Amino acid sequence: MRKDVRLYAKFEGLNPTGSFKDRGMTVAVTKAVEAGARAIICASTGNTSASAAAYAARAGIACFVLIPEGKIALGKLSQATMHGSTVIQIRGNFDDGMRLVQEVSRRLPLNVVNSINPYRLQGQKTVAFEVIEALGEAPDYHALPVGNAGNITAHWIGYSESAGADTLALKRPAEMPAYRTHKIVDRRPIMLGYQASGAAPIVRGRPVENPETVATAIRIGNPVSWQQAIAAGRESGGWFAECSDEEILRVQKLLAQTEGIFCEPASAAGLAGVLKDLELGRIGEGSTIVCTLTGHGLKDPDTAIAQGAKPLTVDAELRAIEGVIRDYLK
Ligand code: AN7
Repeated sequence: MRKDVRLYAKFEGLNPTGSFKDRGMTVAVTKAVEAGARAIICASTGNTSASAAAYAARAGIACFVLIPEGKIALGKLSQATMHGSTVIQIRGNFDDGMRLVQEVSRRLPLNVVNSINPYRLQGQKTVAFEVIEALGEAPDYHALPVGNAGNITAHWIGYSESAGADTLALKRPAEMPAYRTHKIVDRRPIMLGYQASGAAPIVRGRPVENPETVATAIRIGNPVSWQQAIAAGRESGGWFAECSDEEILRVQKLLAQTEGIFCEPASAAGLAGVLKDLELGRIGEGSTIVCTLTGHGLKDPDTAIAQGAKPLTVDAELRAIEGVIRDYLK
């Protein structure tokens, strides 16, 4: 059914390592270096490790990444190894990795660059600034996929700051300058967080022990920024909902084939959720909606190839090529 809305994509696949993580990682690594850190560590479903590895390489410090064995997309693994981080695959999931990172950082001189590091959110809040700059105001709705829940928290901090409003989602780094708000817009958007059905702890209201989804970036059962995300949802009048793997893949393909934007499966979860909530009438006609597309589709070539049309193979002859094209144009 056709709906009369203005729907925008904020594509984060064009950042240096191909995901939104770079916005926060450059701040976190800069602050780590400033504090004299020689090594950083993170747990990751892939994109955080790719970004941490790249910024650590540039800073000349060591980087250790814990990833769930066999469950991160190929492009992300290639980035973490190519940038020279030490990749430690664990026989466990992201949540196990997150717990281990926190434990080991209490015993060894390591700077944790997951989004429990408040500088990450301070960098990631800039998405909201750019959206306001582009639209001249806050949208009615801002939707995004939710995994560890740092990004929805960061978006909300950015919008709150821009509207001169307070938020419980902010845990300001102790030594940072006083939190300053700039009332450059009148209002904040309604925040919409979408999780994959097999990894939807916030939707269900309890941790998911064995999260499973084709969108491996958000295969997370116990998000560290859970409470801040809840605050963002409550303060904005928003909600959390889920999308099935089928819905996620269908919308990933729809976007690629109608808009020419190739995002990764997790990123499509935000848009899939919006399309569903438009159908359900939960999002009203006439609304302006922004979806953050969190990462580039090239990150996960395996999933793309598995669902795309198979290439045709023909002899290297004009007749064969012409035949294919004539068939198509018929
Ligand atoms: C493409 O890389 O958690 O809710 O370890 O890569 O802020 O966690 C990735 C998360 C959405 C969810 N889309 O954001 C990691 C990791 C993509 C992502 C999310 C992630 P958060």
